[in-house]
Formats: sequence, C-alpha cells, structure tokens
Amino acid sequence: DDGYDPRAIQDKWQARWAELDPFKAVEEDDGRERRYALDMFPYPSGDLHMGHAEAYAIGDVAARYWRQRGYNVLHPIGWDSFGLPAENAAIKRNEHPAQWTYANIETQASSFRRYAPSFDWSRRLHTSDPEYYKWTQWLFLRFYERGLAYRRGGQVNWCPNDQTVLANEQVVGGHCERCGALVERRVLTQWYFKITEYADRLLDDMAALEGKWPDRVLLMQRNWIGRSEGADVDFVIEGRDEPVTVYTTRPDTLYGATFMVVAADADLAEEICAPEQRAAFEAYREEVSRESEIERLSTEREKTGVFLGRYAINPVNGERLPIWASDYVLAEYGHGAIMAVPAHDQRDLDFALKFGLPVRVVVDTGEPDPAETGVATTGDGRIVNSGPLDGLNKADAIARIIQILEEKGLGKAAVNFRLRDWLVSRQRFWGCPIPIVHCPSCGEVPVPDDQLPVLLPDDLRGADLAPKGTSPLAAAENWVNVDCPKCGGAAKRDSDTMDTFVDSSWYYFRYCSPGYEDGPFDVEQVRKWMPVDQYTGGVEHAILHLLYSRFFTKVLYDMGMVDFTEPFTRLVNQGQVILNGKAMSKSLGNMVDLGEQIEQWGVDVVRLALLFSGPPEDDIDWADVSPSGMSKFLARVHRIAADVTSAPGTDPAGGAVDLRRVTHRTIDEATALIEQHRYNVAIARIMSLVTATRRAIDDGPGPADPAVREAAETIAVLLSLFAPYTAEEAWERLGHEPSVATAGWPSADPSLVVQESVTCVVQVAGKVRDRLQVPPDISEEELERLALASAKVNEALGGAQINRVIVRPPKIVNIVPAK
Ligand code: ANZ
Ligand code: ZN
Repeated sequence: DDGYDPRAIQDKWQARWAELDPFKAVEEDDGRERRYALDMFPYPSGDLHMGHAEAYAIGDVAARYWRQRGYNVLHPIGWDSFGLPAENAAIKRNEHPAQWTYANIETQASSFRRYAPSFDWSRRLHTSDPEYYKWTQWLFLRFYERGLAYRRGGQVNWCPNDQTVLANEQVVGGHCERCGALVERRVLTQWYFKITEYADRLLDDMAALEGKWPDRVLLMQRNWIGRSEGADVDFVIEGRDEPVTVYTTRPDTLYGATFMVVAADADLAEEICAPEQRAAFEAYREEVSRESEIERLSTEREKTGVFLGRYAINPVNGERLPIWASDYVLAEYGHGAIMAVPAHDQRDLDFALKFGLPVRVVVDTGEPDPAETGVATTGDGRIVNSGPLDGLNKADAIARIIQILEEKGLGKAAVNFRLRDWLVSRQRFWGCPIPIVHCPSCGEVPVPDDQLPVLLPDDLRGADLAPKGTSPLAAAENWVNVDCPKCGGAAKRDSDTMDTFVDSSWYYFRYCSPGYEDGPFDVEQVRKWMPVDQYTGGVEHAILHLLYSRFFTKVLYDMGMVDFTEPFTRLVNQGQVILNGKAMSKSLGNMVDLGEQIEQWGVDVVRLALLFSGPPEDDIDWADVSPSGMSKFLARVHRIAADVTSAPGTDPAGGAVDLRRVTHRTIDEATALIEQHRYNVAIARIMSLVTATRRAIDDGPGPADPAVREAAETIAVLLSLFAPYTAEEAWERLGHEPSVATAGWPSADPSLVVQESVTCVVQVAGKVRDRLQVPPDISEEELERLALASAKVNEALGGAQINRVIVRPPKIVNIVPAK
C-alpha cells in the first residue's frame, strides 16, 4: 500500500527510535566534534501548545543538521518545574504541588515524544527533583561564601495577590507579571544576589556576542544594565556636617542647578526635613510608598513633591538651592538625591514649572527658552552663564568641570548602573529552600554541604500552602525548627524559597552530566560540551533569564569551575504563533490546539508548516499557513520513495544529468540556507527537487534511473531535519537501514552545481531598479518572488501598493505600482 498514512508512520518510528536511540549524545570521545543545541526548557503548565511546537521545531533543525554533519550532538530536555502555578493548583485541589507538576510533566513528555524533537532523553532533569535542587542549594552556599548572596532590609515589590515579593524584572508597567495585580512597595528583609558586582563584565563581555545574538536582545541587556558616565558632586547642606553627594550625567550643567531633589523614601529626606515641613513630608511619603517604581519613573504623570525647608550650596558658585522631596528621584539609584537643572532635564523642568522654581539656561542650543516652551533642551550647544565653562561645548565642559571638581575636592568622575542586586527570596512553598539556619546565638549559619539537600516537607497539602504574608514553610513547625548546625541550640530554618530564575540559571550545565553526584556538574564534561552552540527560545527571556545565566557563568568562571565566561555562543529567538493577526490567548478564545492539529494532519505536517511559513524569528499567523499543502507535499515524497526501482548503492554517475544538476544545486543551496537559518527557503528548494524528481519518474528517464534514486535519497536526508517521520519512512523504503537521522549530509558535486546564469532586469514603473542573476530556467513564480524581495525594488516602491507585476522569465520583470 502506497498511501501516505502519517499516523501509522508516526507510531512505527516513535517505537523504533525508542529502540535505536539515534539521538543519544555520546559522553566518551569518539573522534567526532561536539555540538550543544539547547532549547529553553518548558514550564509544566498543561500540555504543549503551538508556541512550543514552533520553538522546538526550530531548535531541532540545528540539532538534526549537526548530527547529519557528523557531530556528536547534545540536545537535552528537562523541566523548569518549581513555581507558583503548581502551588495555586495544589491549594485549590487540596494536594501537594508535586502531584500537579509531575502529572503535567508526564503529559508534556509524551507529547514531546510524539512531536519528535531529537532529544537525548537520558539526560532529562526537573528542577524540583531533590537531586537537582540539592545543587541549587550548593551553589547558593558558594555564592554566600563569596559574599554574592546576602540578606538585607529594603523596599521590595510586593504582589498582594500572590503574596510574595517580585524582582524588579517581574513588575511590568506596575503590575505583577504573572497575575496582573497592582504591585505594592513593602519593606522586608530579603536575600539578594550581588549581580551588580558583575555589571561591568556583563556589559563588556557582550562584545563577543555581537552578530551572534539578536541585536535587540543585546540592546535590551545593555539598557537593563544601564551604564552611564558622569560625575559625583558634593553639595554642602546648611546645618549639616556631611555634604550630600549627587550623581549627574550632565556635570556641564552644574551652573544651571536651581534646586535639589531627594527621594521621598530615602533616609536622607527623613533626616534633613525641617520641623515645620515634617507633617507635609510624612503625608507625602506615605503616598509615595504605595507607588510602583514604574509609575515613579513615568514621564507622563504630573510631578508631585514637598519642600523640605532646607538648602544646599552649589559648590561652584555658592548659590543656595532649596531642597525638595519627590517620587521621581529613586532612593536606590545613584545617591538618592539629584541636582535639578530644569532648563536641560525634562523631569526637572516639569517639576520647576509645577512648583514655581527658577529655570536657568546654561547650554545655548539655539532653541527657544524652556521656561516658556515647557520643553527642556537636552542637545549639545555652547555653554553660557557658567563662569569657567563658558564657550565650551558639552563634551569639553564635562571634562573641564570634572577636572575643576577633582582639583578642589568637590567631586569626581563617576559611573553608574541601573542594574540592582537580584532579589532572590520568595515567600512561597514550591521552590528551592534557602539552605540557611537562623540561630539566636550564631546568627546566619549555612547548612553544611553534607546535609544537603534541605528537602521541602512532603506532608503539606492545600490550605497549608496558602500564602500568609510569610512563607508557608515558616508555619511548618516540624520543618522550620532545627538544631543549629554550629552550636546545636534551637534554631530556625530560613523559610523563604528561591526565585525560580535561580533554578534556570544553571540547568544547561547539569545536562552535561545529569547524574553527577559530586557536584552540580562534572567539570570535565562541561569543558567538552560547553559553551552552548545554539540556544533557542522566546524573546520574553531576553533580559532576565539570559542575564542571570550569564551572571552564573561568570561566577562559576571565578570559582574555577568553567573555562569560559559566556554560556550561549548563539541565540535564536523564534517569533510567536498568532492567529488572524492576534496573539493566541485563553481569554480571547482563539487558541489553536496543538494536539488537535497533530491529530488532524500528523506531526510532520505541523512541523513543516511552522518552519515553512517564514524565517524563524518572524511571527507565524496560523491563519495564513497551509497544512493541506504540506500534507500533499509529504505524500508526494512518500510516493517517490516507493516508485524508485534501482537498487540501493547504484552509482548515480550514469544517471540523467539534468536531474543530477537539480539535486546537487539543491544540496548546495539548502546547506547554505540552513547555515543561515533560512529554513523556509531551504524547504522551498526541497520542494522544487521533489517536483523535478516526479517529472523525471513520470515523463523523463523513469524510476530505474540512478539519478532518480540519488534525488530520492537526497530528499529523504534533507527532509529529515524538518519532517523526520516521513523522511525515516522514505529512507527505509529506499532500502536503507535506519536511522536517516545519522545517514550523513550529502555533499554537492561542484561540477554539477555550476550553472550559467542570466541577468534579469527589474523595473519599477518602467525604470530599471535592480539586476538579478537568475538561472535560465527560472519559473515565473520564482522570478516574481525574487523581484519582489529585492531591497532596491522595495526602496523604489517606497511602500506603494502594487497594481500589476509583469514577469517574462528569465530576462525582465516589470512592476507597476498603483497610482
Ligand atoms: C543633572 C542633570 C542635568 C541630569 C541634565 C540630567 C540632565 P542615567 O543616565 O539614567 O544614569 N538622577 C540621578 N540620580 C537619580 C535618582 N536616584 N533618581 C532619579 N534620577 C536620578 O541618569 C542620570 C541622571 O538622572 C542624572 O543626571 C540625574 O539628573 C538623574 F541636564 O543630573 B542629571
Ligand atoms: Zn547556633
């Protein structure tokens, strides 16, 4: 029976792969070079969805390609299995979070097996397994010893719904990233990782990622780290011994300072507030405590503040500057106080205009007076009203004023980062316990390594897990009360658990030696496999997860455990799968169900449709995708394999040279396209080869021609990256032993690749705009596509609608824009 039955093929090969294990990464050196293809591991909420389908199909192409090219490939899978949703489900169902978590993992695992990313299943890990989190705790203790994990009181973002703190990164537009509740500010003692100590390196090491990570991700990381250069300037405060230091990026505008602003929630504001202003100040501070940082930094909001009744002295001209408290200055950035230069800083100008404070121009930019227009002038110009700086431009004035300040001991050049330390403690149950004991006599005592892991209790259910403002672990008497590891006295365990981003900051190291018992990973194995050659995942992780992983890697480097400082050599961000122009979401009710699609079309069709729809980084609109077209195509591939009648191993040399040319050009082009991640175009080339092969069988030299066999085999191997089941079946029908996954990539015979080309002129409205080199036998369709893709043509069109395209292959294309 030659019918193409995707379900039967899937079932057959899923079982065969389980037996053959063709995707296993080989630990020993076997002469092959190694490659590491990593996909961002899933969170086990429900079953896999279309987004997973796309991401894992993309990551799998690289893994399968490298395997074909003869590399020993590590392509692992695991689960990021701690986190809030499991806990919420457990509270609702009166269960333990492990039940929901591991049940979902099983569901996803079996879907993955069917969906067929070429994983090495033997390396599977779950971050909520004690064997894993033991090492998360071990790493925490190493950070602690190095002073990189510490506890302090401070303002934190508090989600009143989830009853837990959130990292700054988890607050989006003032709301909890997860549940959408409005985030509050609270003062709590919390654990932090000192990522700020690595700010410079996190920034500098990005040079090596240039061109290998998407530009926008690098930009987002840079902005997040937020390095700025400027000066620290000391201002004497009347009636106070200690001067107050402010950080400014514009010391050239020092003569334009007309007031000072202190963060309303900074200790300094409290301290210097004059008695007659105290009541007003305290009322204001109370208001500010309810605002999120995002709100505070918003330039849209009307400025608020109170005068503190005190004055600062401008160190360069002795002027008295009134000191105000406001929310637009942040307590934890710079020094929590600023010199306000309203003429040249918009926030300061808004504030000055609201409260009737003076505005003095010190940079003449040629623009109208900010006091009148309400628009601060921030550009370069000639310095005025500034004594020794007059006449200089911005850059020279900055250098000069820093020199003056340094000479007089009034300030110095300074660098500042927006990045803050990483708040890692969470008051939730389903996370990695922090391995610290608090003893009344000894203070903070690390749990000794040989007592790890500190296990989560397994006897809590439902309501026991409900958030109470402190961690549910604090209420678990049997668990929280322990003997101090140091003095043996009665003590308590730290009852917070770690942010799940800690778990995911090092899982890719663990994959290199998943069962390793003497450390988080076997240093030797990591040296062999890492850094990761390609990391595939969503752009939603562009900041947090990647920054934290980079930080962990640098710490491990400093600990001498790894010999590289960046974990991911290349990063691929796939686009989203959308529907009719909208993101799919439960609330919109427009979810396309992956399981149903697979049921209807088969795995290969879904994979191929996703990969064919555009370049990996573009969004895919499922409404525009044609699964039925893919299905027909795969059925043709299937039939070709059945039609070939020459014996395996037949020398293609005597075969039809026309078909051979197509085959070898396809190999040549597909290889280059895959290297450039242009999978959709590579698939289009395979489609053309299938068409040519069919023609050769039906109307050409026939199914016995060795060139036909060569073409059919080439199709099977190339297609194995995208539609692995169909490719495997075809390979077997062609008389080969499985698996096609390790058949070896074909190489193009250069003598068959060379092709005469002709020049095609592309006209827009009758004017020649581009010249393309095209094959003489190019199809009308292909030529039209090439012409419309030309950058020069698009420039000439300037976004105009196209009325008509006249295609005369291979020499002329004329594009007629709409009038
Ligand atoms: C005077 C000035 C004049 C400023 C001017 C800017 C323009 P980045 O680049 O983000 O580092 N600033 C300093 N500390 C602050 C805090 N804790 N909260 C809010 N704003 C603060 O920005 C540094 C600039 O942001 C500093 O330079 C300061 O305002 C303000 F024409 O000082 B500037
Ligand atoms: Zn003790």
